[in-house]
Amino acid sequence: MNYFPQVEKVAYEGPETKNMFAFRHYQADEMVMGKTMKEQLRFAVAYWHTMTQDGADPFGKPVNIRTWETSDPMETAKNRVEAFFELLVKLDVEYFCFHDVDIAPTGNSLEEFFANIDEITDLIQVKMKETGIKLLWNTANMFSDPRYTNGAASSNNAEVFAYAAAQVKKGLDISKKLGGENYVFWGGREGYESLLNTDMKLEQDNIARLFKMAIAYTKEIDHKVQFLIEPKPKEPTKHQYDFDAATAMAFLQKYDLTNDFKLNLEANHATLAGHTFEHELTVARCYDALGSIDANQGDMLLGWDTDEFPTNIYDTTLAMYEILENGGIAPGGINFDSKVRRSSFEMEDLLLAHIAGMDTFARGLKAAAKLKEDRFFDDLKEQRYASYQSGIGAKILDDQETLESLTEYALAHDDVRLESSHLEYVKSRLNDYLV
Ligand code: XUL
Ligand code: CO
Repeated sequence: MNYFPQVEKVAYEGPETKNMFAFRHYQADEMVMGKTMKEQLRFAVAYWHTMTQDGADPFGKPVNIRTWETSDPMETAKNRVEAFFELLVKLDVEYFCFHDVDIAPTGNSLEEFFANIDEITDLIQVKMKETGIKLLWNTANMFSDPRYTNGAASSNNAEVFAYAAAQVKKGLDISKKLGGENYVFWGGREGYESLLNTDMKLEQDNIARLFKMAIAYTKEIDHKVQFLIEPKPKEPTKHQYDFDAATAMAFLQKYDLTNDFKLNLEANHATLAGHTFEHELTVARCYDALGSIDANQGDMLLGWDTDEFPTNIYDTTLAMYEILENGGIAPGGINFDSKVRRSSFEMEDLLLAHIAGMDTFARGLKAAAKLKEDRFFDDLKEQRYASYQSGIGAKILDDQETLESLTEYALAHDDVRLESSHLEYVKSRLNDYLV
């Protein structure tokens, strides 16, 4: 079956093309800062938004036309594998990500769910071998089922903790089976609705306990995988424990998990936390913990996680700049945790939306590379912090100074003069790069 007959393969045709099913900016083998665009960007498609989302919202029924749907859940799951790999090949995307529940029906028992996962991952494995497409990360959905109403590892109910542990074990088994490069924990309901009945310390200790069990298990099965925490401040829970990058880092440090975990940062989660995406990436980079990104964008006029495909070049430029500063994103990647709008309900919209996201990131990458080559931010910052290059500043950085010695210095130099940052000029110059 040909699920996407609109195109044989999405090709680069340049910015002037009128072909909707062509890249206008993403050229896989174009060299940017010593690597091909494909190597720099490491795109991944998310199984959940692309294969299982039906377009329903709290006010409306499903609208998405998905030609793989049948009345038999297992048949649908198998069709999805076919369609998914067809899409990845046509887009020339090298990686994918999924939750356990995205790929296989949960059935009537945990045993049946696991058997379904085994059958579907056998199919996925064949497709991976055929196409060379790789698993960026998988994860366990520990938030949708009613048993997770009060969280998973942070649940008040120990049987729920045990069930979550079984899902994580299975997730790591399939990660090994499929050669997953990362494994993600997004704490969907790991948080609280009310502090009145919450033992925050026990809940956080238990999340760390589950993480330590996961680390121990990967050692046991000899699977080298990068663990990632994906912060989000709220939604579905009122307050989530992995609020943002800084909070997640404090958690990792407290429980001595920084050697095994990095962060998977998502643009729309950053804005929900009241940060820009580049803020979150910078925080992670300062901790040497920038692991991977979930690419999407929110709507500044709405207060929830809209998970739109990224189309804002300003944001992708600043994000790609952080990634270049980081020396790349591998073994992480750029996963489109993005869904088509409800009004984009046709099959071909799945192609068009990913093309839009890939082109937007390609433009961001090119602009970021130019900013780096021109030393735009390097020079700006070097100049702004020049007072630390010599004299008293250099001594402060050398840790030679004390409160007493600096008091002596300040008494003799109390005529401090600052220079303007000319920020409006800087922003206007930055705009020149966004072409
Ligand atoms: C939810 C979200 C998740 C994670 C994986 O906001 O981003 O899909 O990426 O569980
Ligand atoms: Co995400």
